[in-house]
Amino acid sequence: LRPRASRSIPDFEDHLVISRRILALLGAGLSASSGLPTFRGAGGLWQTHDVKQLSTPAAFEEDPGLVWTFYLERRKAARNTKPNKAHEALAELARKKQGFLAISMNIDGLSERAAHPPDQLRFLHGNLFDVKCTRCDLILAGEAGDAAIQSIEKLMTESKSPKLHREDIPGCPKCQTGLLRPGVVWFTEPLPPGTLSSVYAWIDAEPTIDTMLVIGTSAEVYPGTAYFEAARKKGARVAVVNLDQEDVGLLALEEQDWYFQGDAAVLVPEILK
Ligand code: BJW
Repeated sequence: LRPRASRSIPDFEDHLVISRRILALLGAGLSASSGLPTFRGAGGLWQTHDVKQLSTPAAFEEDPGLVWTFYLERRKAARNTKPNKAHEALAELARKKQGFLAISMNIDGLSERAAHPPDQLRFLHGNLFDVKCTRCDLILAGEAGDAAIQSIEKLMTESKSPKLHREDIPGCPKCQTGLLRPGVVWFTEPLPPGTLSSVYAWIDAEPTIDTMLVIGTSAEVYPGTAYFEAARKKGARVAVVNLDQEDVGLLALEEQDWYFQGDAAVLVPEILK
C-alpha cells in the first residue's frame, strides 16, 4: 500500500517555520539506530518473545521472575547505548519552539538523555528505570527506582539458579502486600493518570495545532494512535518518518501530508534543521 503523501523536505521546512504548535508521536523506530530493537516486524522483540508472556499484568501474575528478567535485560541495553541524532534534533526543536510537545511511547530514557526539555515531553508507556507496586499507588523513580532494581539485579547475579522466582521479587515497602514490578504500561492497562486527558487538552488548546510528526511507530497501539486522529481533526498536517511504507498505510495519509521513508536518525535531523 503506497502512501499518497510524498512531498519534499523544503516544502515541509516551509510549513514547519510557520507552525506554532507541533505534536510528535515517538515510537520504537526512533531508538532503532541506537541499537534498541523495535516490537513488531523483522528483528522486533515480538518475533522472538511472546508478548502475552511478558507485557501483560496476567504475565506478571503468572511468572514475575520471567517478566523481571526480560525488563532487566532491556534496561541494561538502554543504559549501554546513547541517544541518536533524531533524539537530539527533537530536543533542539523543543528548545527552539515553545509550542512543540513530544509524546513518547518509548521507555528507554533516550529522549531525556538527549536533554529534551521535560515540560515538552510526556510518556505514554512509563519508564524502564521506574518501579511500581502491583497493588498500591507506589512509584519509585530516579534513585529510589534504581536502588530497587539493583537489589533485584544483585539477587540474579548471586542466585545459583539462572531463573528469578516469585519469592525473589521484593514486596512493596508501602502497602506490604503487592510486589514490585517494572514501571511500564502493559497491554490492557490504563495509561498513567491524567496523561490521556492532558494530551487531548493540549491538542484542543489555541492556537490550533499545525503539525503532527509521527516518527518510528507502526501506529497500531491505542491510545497513541488516537492522538493522531485528534490532531488530524483539528486540521494538523502530518509528517511521517518510517523505514517501512507498509506501516504508514494505517495512518491514511492525505495529499497535503509528508512521508519520509528511511532511518529516523538520518531523516529527523534533516527535516528539522
Ligand atoms: C523505523 C526504524 C528506523 C524501524 N527509523 N522507523 C484488545 C485487547 C486488549 C487491548 C486492546 C484491544 N484492542 C485495543 C486494545 C487497547 C490496546 C491496543 O492498542 N491494542 C492494539 C495492539 C490492538 N492498548 C492498550 O492496552 C493500552 N492501554 C489502554 O488502551 O488503556 C485503556 C484501555 C484499558 C483496557 C482496555 C482497553 C483500553 C496500553 C498499551 C501499552 C502498550 N505497551 C507496550 C509495552 C510497553 C512496555 C515495553 O516496552 O515493554 O508498548 S507494547 C509496545 O507497542 C510498546 C510500544 O510503546 C508500543 C508501540 O509500538 P511502536 O513504538 O509502534 O513499535 P513497533 O515495533 O510496532 O513499530 C516500530 C516502527 O518503527 C515500525 O513501523 C518500523 O517500520 C519503524 N522503524 N526502524 C524509522 N531506524
